[in-house]
Amino acid sequence: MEKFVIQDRNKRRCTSDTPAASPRKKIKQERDEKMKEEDSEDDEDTAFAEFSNPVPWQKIEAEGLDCDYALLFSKEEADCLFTQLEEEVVYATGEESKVQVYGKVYNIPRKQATYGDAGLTYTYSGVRRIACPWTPTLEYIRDTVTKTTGQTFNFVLVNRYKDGQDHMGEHHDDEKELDPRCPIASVSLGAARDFFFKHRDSRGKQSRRQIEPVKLELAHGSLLLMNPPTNTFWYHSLPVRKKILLPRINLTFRRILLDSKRESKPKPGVS
Ligand SMILES: O=C(O)CCC(=O)C(=O)O
Repeated sequence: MEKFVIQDRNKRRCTSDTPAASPRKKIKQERDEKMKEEDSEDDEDTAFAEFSNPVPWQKIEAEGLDCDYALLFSKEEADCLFTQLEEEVVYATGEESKVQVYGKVYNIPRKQATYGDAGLTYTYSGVRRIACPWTPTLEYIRDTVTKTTGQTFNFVLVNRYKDGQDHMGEHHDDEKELDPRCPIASVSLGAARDFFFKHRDSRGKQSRRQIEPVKLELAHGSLLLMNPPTNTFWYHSLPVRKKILLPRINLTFRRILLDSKRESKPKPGVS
């Protein structure tokens, strides 16, 4: 696997979020204390005050691939968010939990749920999903991602992997209904999992070119930003890892275009 290029983009500062519920209040107090300490060191450093929640980004680059990776939440906060999501998120069951791949219907090897702004739908892997109303924790995570990136999101796809047997096949998120200017922001909570990128020209036996895949490990509390044009040129997957016995929740925040002319025809996907 190619060793990806990492550059520190900025240095750590802390945040000033105002979550409502009590476990988050504790986290806020700790953050506020940390912020006071760090602010005294960083007063002169206005260049990093672009967004209210700066984090130490690592840049991941390859031909046509542009990603940023950071630890967004401390272990304690990530643990708390994981527990809250386990209580709040309602996953699809029955027909709702299936996808279509090249015309065939399959159970997906994980659980899925979709949340977002009222009336939004998203079509992927041959199925159309309606967004449930945001839960408080999803809203809190979405707003933290926005404060960190300056990007706004109106939809999130939630994937829950009960253990390392659950996985996601190679695919790219290039649906017409997604705003092509907006990165996809992927927040990971729970067991760390490998995540692979493969260039579209180097897929399959008859691949046109040999391009090294890019391999990452997505840690508990991490944020991976897949910036344009990554999803045009690169496919991604979360492979089976039999030794992993613990669950993981992944949230991919997206911006769906509101233009009524957008057309999302179901296309063959991968489960
Ligand atoms: O669980 C992950 O990290 C992968 C999620 C993903 O690929 C997607 O939502 O498109």
